[in-house]
Amino acid sequence: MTGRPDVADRATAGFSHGYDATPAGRWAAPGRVNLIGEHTDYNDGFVLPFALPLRTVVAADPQPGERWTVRSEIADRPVDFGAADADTPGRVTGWGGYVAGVVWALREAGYAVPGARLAVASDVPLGSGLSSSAALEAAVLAALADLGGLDLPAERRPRLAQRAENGYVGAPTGIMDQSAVIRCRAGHALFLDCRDESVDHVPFDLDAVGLAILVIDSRAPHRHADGEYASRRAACERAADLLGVPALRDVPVADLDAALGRLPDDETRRRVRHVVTENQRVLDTVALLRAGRVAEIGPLLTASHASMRDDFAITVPEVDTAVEAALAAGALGARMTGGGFGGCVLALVEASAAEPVAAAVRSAYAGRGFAAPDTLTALPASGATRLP
Ligand code: GAF
Repeated sequence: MTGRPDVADRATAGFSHGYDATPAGRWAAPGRVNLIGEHTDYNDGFVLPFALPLRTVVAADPQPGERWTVRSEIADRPVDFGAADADTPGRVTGWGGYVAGVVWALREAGYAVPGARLAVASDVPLGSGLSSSAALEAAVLAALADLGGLDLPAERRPRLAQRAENGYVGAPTGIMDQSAVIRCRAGHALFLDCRDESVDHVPFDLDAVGLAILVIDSRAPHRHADGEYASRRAACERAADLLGVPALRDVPVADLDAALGRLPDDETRRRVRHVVTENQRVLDTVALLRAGRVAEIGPLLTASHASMRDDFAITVPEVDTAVEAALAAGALGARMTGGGFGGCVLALVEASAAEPVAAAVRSAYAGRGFAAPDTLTALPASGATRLP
């Protein structure tokens, strides 16, 4: 990112250049990492993400009629669609599909969506598991809501953005990413109950305690990630059916052994064990953070990784290598974050150890012939907002 103009300036410039006009406003939404609570959201469970300082910015103004034109700094040509395209899930494809999906979800919910011209710029890396798609959805949603004067409180927005992704784009994701990029607060992690969407903003002031979160982009190619995600979700839903509960969230950790005894095969038992123990790890992490015992969450992060690797089977050699190297170099805890099969690893480190830990991961990668990983240290930032 070094040396690039500010992302908000790039969005404005993209708008001015593309439309020969000044935007009516600019709206930003961040990427996110999930501190802990993986594949728990669609099981009605708990998650604890925080927003990154990396943002997607949309500059926009209204245009007459039901027409939406979108330019992006990553595309040579604009995407342009009307109501018929927006009303037909899947018709607009690629990155434009997330924009059309938001228009679709709003219209489906009965909102009068204003036609608009938009220009997108982003510092959230694509395909790294940092929720670049949720950031785009949230920034577009905020822009359209403001331009149209829609009555749309922040608490309602994550479901609409998720609907865009599930119903229009066709990705069966849970509610975590859209909630994180919309509802997070600076200096806090977002403790979200995915069943009722209640939230608690848990103080997570790493600076104050001399700690840092190092985010390591594994740069592993996503190997069949979409199909694997859908199959994990289906396995969890089947298991809940077999156990006679609405969702795996309803299996308390104290009842885990009894529940496992009622499941037919080892693979299903391992999937369930991951979800049930992961929910408990989120609760334990929140309790430690509330007690100000930040450094002590490290072992929970590492246990979460082991559970994703051994029980949920969603890690790949690159992320396992990053976790092992970070821990060997003194990280207090480390885990893959996000849906899996690539993406990012986060490591909790003493602030002074961030660079040595990053160097150790780079060296382990070089030793295994993997492409050099990107790293950044992340302080919890705020969710989607209109820019001044
Ligand atoms: C992806 C999904 F989009 C989220 O909903 C969540 O399930 C996550 O994977 C795994 O925790 O980011």
